[in-house]
Amino acid sequence: MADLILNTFNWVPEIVRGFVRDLRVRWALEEAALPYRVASVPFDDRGAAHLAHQPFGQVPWLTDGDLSIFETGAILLHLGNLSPKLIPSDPRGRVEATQWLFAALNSVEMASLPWSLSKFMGHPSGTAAAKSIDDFLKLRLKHLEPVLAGREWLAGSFSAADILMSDVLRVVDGFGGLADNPACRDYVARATARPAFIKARADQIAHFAAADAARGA
Ligand SMILES: N[C@@H](CCC(=O)N[C@@H](CS)C(=O)NCC(=O)O)C(=O)O
Repeated sequence: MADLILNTFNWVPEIVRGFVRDLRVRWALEEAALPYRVASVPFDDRGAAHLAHQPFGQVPWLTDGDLSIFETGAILLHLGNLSPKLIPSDPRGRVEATQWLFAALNSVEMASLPWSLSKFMGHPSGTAAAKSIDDFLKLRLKHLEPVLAGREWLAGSFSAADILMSDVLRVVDGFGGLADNPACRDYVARATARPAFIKARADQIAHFAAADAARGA
């Protein structure tokens, strides 16, 4: 059996707990019932050892024996090779799940991330820059809405694509950005009601909360 180790920060500020991207990997591992353990790296000191695994000084990364993988999309594709619960093994199902996995990151998150960051930072909404960021996201959601209105999951059965897409959309939802997209909202609610998501989120929150005592927080 593979020796899967999920690497994440030892601590993060409370406001981002439940949203750190290691949750995507935890969720996938739980869905696939793959055994794993979690290792911590310092949040405050991202040295050469960290950069050797994640060149941007970010988390998460996953090790599988002597393989080390960064980028949540790449990690979920790797886990998809270990479990058909994440990426179906038939060619059509594999292609469907893979294209939607990339769409979550490269079409939707590309638009949602600047939008969410702007909300998080409290940037004023009346500027031309804010409008173009808003329009970009709205355009993506306009096209995603009828897709999600017509199916329960993106690629037939639940897959890694749904982990990424719903994780991207739940951040938008948290800032009220799905108000005009009921199918997107329902999809987020369906995905985040799954026991694997609930456990992954609770485990992440407990992991970071445990570090508060050590920091004297
Ligand atoms: N594209 C990367 C993004 C990773 C990422 O943004 N990680 C955040 C935590 S959710 C992080 O490490 N932030 C700290 C930083 O950027 O310095 C992935 O999907 O793995």
